[in-house]
Amino acid sequence: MKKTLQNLLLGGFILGAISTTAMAAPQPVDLSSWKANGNGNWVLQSGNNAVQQGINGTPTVFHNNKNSQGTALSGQITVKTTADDDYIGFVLGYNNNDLTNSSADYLLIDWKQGDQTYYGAGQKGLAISQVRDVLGDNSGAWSHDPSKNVTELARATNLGDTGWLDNTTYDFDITFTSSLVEVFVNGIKELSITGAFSNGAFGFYNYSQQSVLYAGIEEVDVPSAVPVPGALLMFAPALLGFIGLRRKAK
Ligand SMILES: [Ca+2]
Ligand SMILES: [Ca+2]
Ligand SMILES: [Ca+2]
Repeated sequence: MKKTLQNLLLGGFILGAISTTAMAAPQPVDLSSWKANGNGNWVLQSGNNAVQQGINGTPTVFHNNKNSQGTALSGQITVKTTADDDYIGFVLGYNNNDLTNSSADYLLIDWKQGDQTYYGAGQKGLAISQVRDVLGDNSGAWSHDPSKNVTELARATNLGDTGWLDNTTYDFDITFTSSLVEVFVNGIKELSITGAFSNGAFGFYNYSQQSVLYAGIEEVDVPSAVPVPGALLMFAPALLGFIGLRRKAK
């Protein structure tokens, strides 16, 4: 067999093996089985693939009630009013009724439109925090107060001090594994943290903000870091040779 042809075949084999592990189609999520916690009014929209929360009140969560590490959730979020300027977002690793659980342990991704002093300084922008206590209408939820066991872990790269806009739809994409959490807004990576995270549900979160629509919700498995089999490693030089030949050809 000629070396060129051999390289080409091996290269194709390796590329094929890699692409099959990386390609899975996101699936629409049926929100009719999700659970509401707190003082919110989560109204399912036609088709059960969107939900709108209507109350300007204390923290509220709408969650899928299942361990969700190893998946990514995506969709669109829109505040469908000009009224108010408070918190919209998500929870990860949440267990049912964690809002009122003093030994909770989950991640809170929240995004405030405007700066506002209420229970301390509520800061506009997108951030991720760890919550390990009851999350009520207090400085824990409002200003990420460590004395209330709400510890801010990071602020977003571009949106860390930028509020969301009224009547504007944002694409979101959240990856949740036991060791990595990443949040993309409009396709741009805004948050990426590593650690040892507690398992639990994906949820939507609102605090003191009404008319928040979550739509087009999809879920996909996150390809785990697949160990490369020894045989494939042996073929790696052939793959490099194949790429080299392609480069030379251009
Ligand atoms: Ca507003
Ligand atoms: Ca406000
Ligand atoms: Ca409010």
